[in-house]
Amino acid sequence: MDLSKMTVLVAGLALVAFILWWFFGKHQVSSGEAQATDGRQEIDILVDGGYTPEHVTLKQGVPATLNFKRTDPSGCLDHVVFSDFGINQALPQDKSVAVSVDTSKPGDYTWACGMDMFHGQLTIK
Ligand SMILES: [Cu+2]
Repeated sequence: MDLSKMTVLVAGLALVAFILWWFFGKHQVSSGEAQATDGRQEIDILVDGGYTPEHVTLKQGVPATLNFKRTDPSGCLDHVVFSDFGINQALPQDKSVAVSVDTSKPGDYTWACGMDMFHGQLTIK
């Protein structure tokens, strides 16, 4: 077998391995629980190529603040939208922006960037 065939074979195997990993591998989702103090709860969410944490758990009935901080310069992430709560908040770069969320109803909610490309999940329980 000559070198060029070998290269094609190795590249092909690498591609197959990547596809298997992509579809069947465990994609770790970062999650965080808001810290409750004095009848309030809040959590910091970093916006940089997505959201960290991407899954946030809040306690039902405790007023909640999500502090979004966008360090990503791309305009894609410059708004955060909670369609269930009627929130469409601008996120200026490198500033922490507090978003208050109604925690009266338990359930799973999602948030997204302004173009609905990046997503995060909120669990209220
Ligand atoms: Cu976007």
